[in-house]
Order: sequence, then C-alpha cells, then structure tokens
Amino acid sequence: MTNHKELQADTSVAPTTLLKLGWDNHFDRQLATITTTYAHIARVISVQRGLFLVSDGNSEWLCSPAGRLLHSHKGDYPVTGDWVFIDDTVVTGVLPRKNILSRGEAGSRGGRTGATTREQAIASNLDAVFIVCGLDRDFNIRRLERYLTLVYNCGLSPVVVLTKADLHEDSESFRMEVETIAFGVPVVLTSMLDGRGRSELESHLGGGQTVAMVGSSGAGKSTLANMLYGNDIQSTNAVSSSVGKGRHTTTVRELIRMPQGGMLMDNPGIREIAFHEDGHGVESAFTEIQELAEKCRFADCTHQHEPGCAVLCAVETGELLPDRLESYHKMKREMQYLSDRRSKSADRVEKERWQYVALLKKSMYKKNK
Ligand SMILES: Nc1nc2c(ncn2[C@@H]2O[C@H](COP(=O)(O)OP(=O)(O)OP(=O)(O)O)[C@@H](O)[C@H]2O)c(=O)[nH]1
Ligand SMILES: [Mg+2]
Ligand SMILES: [Zn+2]
Repeated sequence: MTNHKELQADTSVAPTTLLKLGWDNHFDRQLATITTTYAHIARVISVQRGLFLVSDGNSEWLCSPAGRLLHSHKGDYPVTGDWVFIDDTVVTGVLPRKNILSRGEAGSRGGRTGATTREQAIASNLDAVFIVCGLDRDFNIRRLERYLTLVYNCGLSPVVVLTKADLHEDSESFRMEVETIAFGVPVVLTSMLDGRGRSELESHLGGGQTVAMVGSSGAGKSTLANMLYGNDIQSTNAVSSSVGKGRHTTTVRELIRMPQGGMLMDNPGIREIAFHEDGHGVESAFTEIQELAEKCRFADCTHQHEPGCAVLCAVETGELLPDRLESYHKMKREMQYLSDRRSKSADRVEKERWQYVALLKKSMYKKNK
C-alpha cells in the first residue's frame, strides 16, 4: 500500500471520480476535519451478509468491516449510502453522515420490554425519498401517512410515487386524495406501460443526487427503477400463477448509478413501518393539525376532550376528517411511548442499582439476626 499520509494530503479535495457517486462540498468540509489516516474513500453501494460492496467511481470491490466497527456502539457501522475510509479491502471508518433514513426494528412496535428500539438503517446521505405505492390493493392513505411521518422523522424530503396508474381511468383522483394528506409534497403518477411520470421523477435524479425508494413488496419499486433507468437492471416481482407468491422480490438494498447522473436505491419491501425515535415527524406530516392547534384555548391541549379545542371543532365542522385525527393521535402515542421508553431505560438502570442495594441490606440484616 502507498504512503497513507501522502494520500491523505492528495484527497483533502476528494478525487473527482467520487462526484459521480454523489460526493459534494459538504463531505469535502467533513473530510477537512478528519485526522485519521486512510488510503481510499469509497461509497457503500450495498451491504450483503456482513460484507460491503463499495465503489470509488472507477471500480467496485468487496470489503469487510474493521473489528473496531463491529463492536462499536456509536452507530458507525457502515450502511448503504455511507462514505467510508478503506484500507485495501477493509472498511476502517465512516465519514459523518448528512442524514440517515432508519426505522424501528420490525416486531418491536408496541413491545413492553423496556429496552430501546433497535435502529434499522435503510440508507444514508440522501437527497430525497420516493415513497412508492401501487394503485392496487397496496393503496392505503393511512399507510402513506406513516411513511411520510417516517421520512420527516429522519429530516428527509419525501416524494410520493403512485405506480400502476394504468389500472384506473381516473388515476388523477388518487393523486388529489394523497395531496389532501401530503401538503407541499410532490405526488407523481407513474405507469410502466406508458412511462408517465418519468420526467417528473428524473428531476430528482440529476448529478450528485441520491434517492432511496421505500414501499411494500409488490408496490413496483424495481419496475420503477427499470423504467427510469431505461433498461431492465432490477428483477421484478412477477407473480407466479401456480403458487400465487411473488418471485424476484428484491432482497438486497442497492444503489444504482442512473443515466440521469444521480443514484437510486432499490429496497426490499417494508412490511411494518415502525419508528425508531421521536424526531418530530408527526408534526411535519400533520401540518394542518399543527396550524389548527395554535387556536386551541389551552397551550398544552391534547385535542382529545378539552373545551375550546380548535382541532376537535374542525372535526365537528367537517374541515378535518376524524380518521385523519385518529391517525395523528395514534402516531403521537407511539412517539410518546418511544421517548418515554428512552428515558425509562436510563431511569431503570438507576432503579435496579437501588433494588440491588436494598436486597444486599436485607440479606445482611438477616445474617446479623
Ligand atoms: N399494471 C402495472 N403493473 C405494474 C406496474 N409497475 C409494477 N407492476 C407490477 O407489479 C408487480 C411488482 O413489481 P415490482 O417492481 O417487482 O415490485 P417491488 O416494489 O420491487 O417489490 P419487492 O421487490 O418485493 O419489494 C410486478 O408484477 C409488476 O409487473 C405498472 O406501472 N402497471
Ligand atoms: Mg423489488
Ligand atoms: Zn386542541
């Protein structure tokens, strides 16, 4: 290997080949503050069975994580989309992330174990997230609200993509319905049959942009990736008529370098949208309720039974749908639960310590009797 120190000086402005993978000034500034030595910078394109497929814009190769990263609790285990330091075929570190799209581990929602939900990272360093939803059985306005909350919770910008628009004569009505719950969010209708929506989505995939797709299995994410790529690069989930189950379901997260210049990440379908922590995503996803709340009589109104509640009043007059408010309350409760649990787990450590001291005292008292 060449002299690390020398290379570090060379790469204080990163190699230009990284630009086509999404490298920008932000990371240049980050790099300037790094004091560790490294030989190479690359981007994690996909993670498979503990190995990382990385790219430096010229070539792709597999790396393993340095032992230090395996045992780290600081959340610096590399995820797809990360910029990483590489020594030969070992990932030695992760450049601080611009952002990270993550969710709570599946099955952990509503658990009463008292432990903090484990974070499941989907991708990092994103410029937008396509929330992909098919205009078939997949279409569910309440689920879209959850996705929007998840994306906002991570401080990211959502784009709602309604696929399979060819299944309906009046697909526009779906777009309008979604617009009533997604204020200021682009809502794009697409179809693999006629290619509609393509140019609207391409505007998010220009040079330097990184976009991740989320949605249920069968929503049409891989089909969309192929449509935007202009070629079949991803296998799609053709439903086998004999077993009635999907084949070619995407199993690996993967960043695809797009002909438009940006990076698009295909993802396996998500079954359960669990949150990891309260990042105030609910407030951003329900802006109209936030606005109404400013007119409530009490500043700490919970919009459940209080007199002079402007939110409940809006439900009375039909301005706000009851389902929408219910959805808001439900997610607020989940977020509250997550933050309670977070502080509880800290409290619990203290409590257990005292319980131990009490037990010790008791046994000493018995012995002395
Ligand atoms: N009619 C119609 N069918 C579509 C369209 N887009 C996708 N499909 C069909 O929907 C099914 C699922 O598509 P995929 O692209 O594999 O779905 P996916 O979101 O990648 O699914 P997972 O990889 O399991 O998460 C396939 O049978 C596609 O042919 C569309 O625009 N119109
Ligand atoms: Mg797929
Ligand atoms: Zn209120």
